[in-house]
Amino acid sequence: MRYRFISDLHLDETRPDLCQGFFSYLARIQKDTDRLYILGDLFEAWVGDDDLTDFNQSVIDQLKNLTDSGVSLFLMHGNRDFLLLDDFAKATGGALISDPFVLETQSTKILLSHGDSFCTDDVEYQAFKANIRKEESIQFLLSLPLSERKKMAKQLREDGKKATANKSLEIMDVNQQAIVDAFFAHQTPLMIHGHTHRPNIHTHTINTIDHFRYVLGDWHEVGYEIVLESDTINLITFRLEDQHVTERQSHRRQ
Ligand SMILES: [Mn+2]
Repeated sequence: MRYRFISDLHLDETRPDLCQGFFSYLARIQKDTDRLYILGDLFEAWVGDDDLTDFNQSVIDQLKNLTDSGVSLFLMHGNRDFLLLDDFAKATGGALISDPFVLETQSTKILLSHGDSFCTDDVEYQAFKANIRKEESIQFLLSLPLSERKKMAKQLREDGKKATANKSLEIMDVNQQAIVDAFFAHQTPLMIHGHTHRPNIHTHTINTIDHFRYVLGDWHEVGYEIVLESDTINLITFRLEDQHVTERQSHRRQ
């Protein structure tokens, strides 16, 4: 069994190199992957499944190729693509999963999350999220014309950049207590998330027991993936251009 996890690709039609790197990745993993989990922010922005630009359709087509070849695809929302819904999932042959999601394998349980819910020090963001992710807000957004949604998404990204520039690095990272609480609530020894763009493997000792948190990175010239197979988990960095692996952090599960 080989499961792969990626997040924070931030695909956008203004970045064809990034998109090409993703398509090369999908082609590369097709033969030796049982499941691909995309843990949010696949797109820089997603304003609704009705936004079928050529670019969006090309991403859908490539994901459909992957699932047609026998790889199971699981999609989690990020903070930028929470309007990605059933039509998109169906078109790709994938399935939406909730955040958080507990993945049970034969030998362990792993908590999967996009990661933004752990950034509790960013009070302003959490308040915004609580509001915009309500069912009625989502229904309202989807009722707006596509052009209106695109305008809003652009504005939100600009506001987000300004807000981010004024926040300290600590505020933008996960809160340690939020991580401990999540491990405790879901009773898993392992966790995988993205969002913070700080790829790493962290150990959290809780009641003398080591818990491990694997953090994915955002894709730019390099991509990041976490690969779970039998009793090892690898955090792998690879160049998008030629898919060459440049770094591999290996970890044997307890
Ligand atoms: Mn994110």
